[in-house]
Amino acid sequence: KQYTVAIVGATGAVGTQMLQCLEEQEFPVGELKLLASPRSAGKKVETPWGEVVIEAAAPECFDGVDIVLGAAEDDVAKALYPEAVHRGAVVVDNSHAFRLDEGVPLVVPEINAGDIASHHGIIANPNCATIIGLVPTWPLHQLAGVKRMIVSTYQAASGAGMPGMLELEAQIGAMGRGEEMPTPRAFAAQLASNLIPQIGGEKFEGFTSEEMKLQNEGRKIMHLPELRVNCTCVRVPVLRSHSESITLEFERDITPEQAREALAAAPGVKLVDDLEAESAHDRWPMPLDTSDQDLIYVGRVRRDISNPEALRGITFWCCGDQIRKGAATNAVQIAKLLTE
Ligand code: A2P
Ligand code: 11C
Repeated sequence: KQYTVAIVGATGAVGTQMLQCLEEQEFPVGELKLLASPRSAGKKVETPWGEVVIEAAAPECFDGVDIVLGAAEDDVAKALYPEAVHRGAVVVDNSHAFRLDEGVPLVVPEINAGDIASHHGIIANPNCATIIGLVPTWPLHQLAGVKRMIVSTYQAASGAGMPGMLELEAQIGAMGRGEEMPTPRAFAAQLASNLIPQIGGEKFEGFTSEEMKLQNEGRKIMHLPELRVNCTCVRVPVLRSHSESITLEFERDITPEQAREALAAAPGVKLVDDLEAESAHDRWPMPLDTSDQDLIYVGRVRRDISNPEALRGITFWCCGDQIRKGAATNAVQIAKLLTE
C-alpha cells in the first residue's frame, strides 16, 4: 500500500529534514503534500516524488491524506490537527501541543513503540533533548532500574528552527570579519562565543519549561511516573547537535563495564568511549561528529563517585542530531511503524 503524506511546516528546519527522512527510510509515499504558512504558498519544491507546490495549510488540505507529519508550532498544531484527524488522517506531531494529553502516545520507537497502538489519531514526537537523553538511558534502565536523573544539556541553535541556525551563522560570520554584531532576534542574547542558560519560560520553582519536559515526557515515555529529574538546559553556539551530561541513579547495582556493554548493544546508540584512542573522534562523542546522522553517540561512561552507594550511579555524555533523531527521524520512524 502507498500512502498520501502531508508535511506541515515543510519549509522549516524539521519539515525539510522530514522530507529527506521519508526518502532515506523508504517510506511508501504515494502522494506528497507540502504545507506551510501563506508566505510560502505557491513555491515549488523538487522531491523524489516529483515537483510539489507548497500550499497554505488549511483544514481542507487534509482531505484524502493518510499520514500528517507535523513540524509547525503549537498554535498551528492545535488549530489544524484535530481537523486532520476528523478527516481520517493520523498525525505524528513534533510540537509540544498534545504531548502530555491522555490518549496521545508519546513515542521514542527504541523505547515504547508498543504505545503507538493506543492512539486516537494523534501521536506525539517528544522534545529533542528528551529523545537524545532517553535513547541511551533506556538500556541502562532495563539493566538496573533508573530512579533519578541529573542532567545538564548543551543545546544547539537548531532547536530554535531555521531562524536560530541562520542567526548563529550570521554572528559567527560577523565575528570572523570583525563586523558589528547583528541584533539577536531568535535568541535573547548573542550566542556566538557565548552560552545562554535559559531555554523556554519559567515553569516550576525556577526551572524552565524545557527543563521540566525531560521529567514530564520521560515519565510518560518510560512508564515511570515516579522518575525524579533535575535538569539544567543551556543553549550553546553549535549548529545542529544537542549534547547532554547525564548522571543516573539506579535501584540495583550496575558497573561501568555492564553499562558500556548494554549501550554498545542498544538500538539507536553508538558507543564512542576510549580516552586512549588515537583519533579524538574515537575518544568521546562530539556534536560535530553526530551532525546530520541518526545515531545517539555515548561516551565518558563512568561510575558516579559522589554516590555513597557506589554501584548505583552511572555518569555519561551523549550527543545527537537535534533535527534528525531529535525531531524528523523519530517522527518518520513512528510513521513507518504505523504502516507496518
Ligand atoms: P513558513 O516558512 O511559510 O513560515 P522553523 O521552526 O524552522 O522556522 O519552521 C517553522 C515552519 O512552520 C515553517 O515551515 C513555517 O512556514 C511553518 N509555519 C509557520 N506558520 C504557519 C502556519 N500558520 N501554518 C502552517 N505552517 C506554518
Ligand atoms: C530547543 N528543545 O532546543 C527546544 C526546541 O518542545 O519540541 C523544541 C521544543 C519542543 O530549543
